[in-house]
Amino acid sequence: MSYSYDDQNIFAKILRGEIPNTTVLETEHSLAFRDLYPQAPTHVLIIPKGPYVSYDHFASAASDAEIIDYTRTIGKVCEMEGVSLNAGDGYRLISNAGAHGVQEVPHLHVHILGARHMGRMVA
Ligand code: DGP
Repeated sequence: MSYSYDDQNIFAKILRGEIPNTTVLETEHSLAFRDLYPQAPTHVLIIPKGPYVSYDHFASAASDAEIIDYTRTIGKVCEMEGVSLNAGDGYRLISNAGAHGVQEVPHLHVHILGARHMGRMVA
C-alpha cells in the first residue's frame, strides 16, 4: 500500500505561504495555527511540515526527529493555550483520516479542542 499526497491541499498552501494563517507556534518540523472555523474557544491545528496524509502515514514514514518534534509541539501548544492538565482543565485531540474519518484536508493534522467541556465523545 502506498500513500499519495496532494500538494495542492490547503495546508500545503499554508506551509508554502500561499494562504495566510494565524500561527500559534512554529518549530523546525511542525506548524500550529488556529482553525478558521473554531468549534471551541481553543481550536488549534498542528501539522507536520512534511508531506504526510494521515497519522499512520506519518508514523510509518517520518523520521524520529519529525515525530519527536510533532509530539512535543502538540504538548507545548496545550501548555501555551492554558488547557494542559498542568495549567487548565483539559482538552481533546482529534485526527480525522480518510473517508471513514471524514477528513476534509488531506494533510495530517491534529485538532486541539479545549477551554470548554467537550461532552462525551460520540463515534
Ligand atoms: P478535518 O475535517 O479534520 O480535515 O479538518 C479540517 C479543518 O481545517 C476544519 O476544522 C477547518 C479547517 N480549515 C479548512 N480550511 C482552512 C484554512 O484555509 N485555514 C485554516 N486555518 N483552517 C482551515
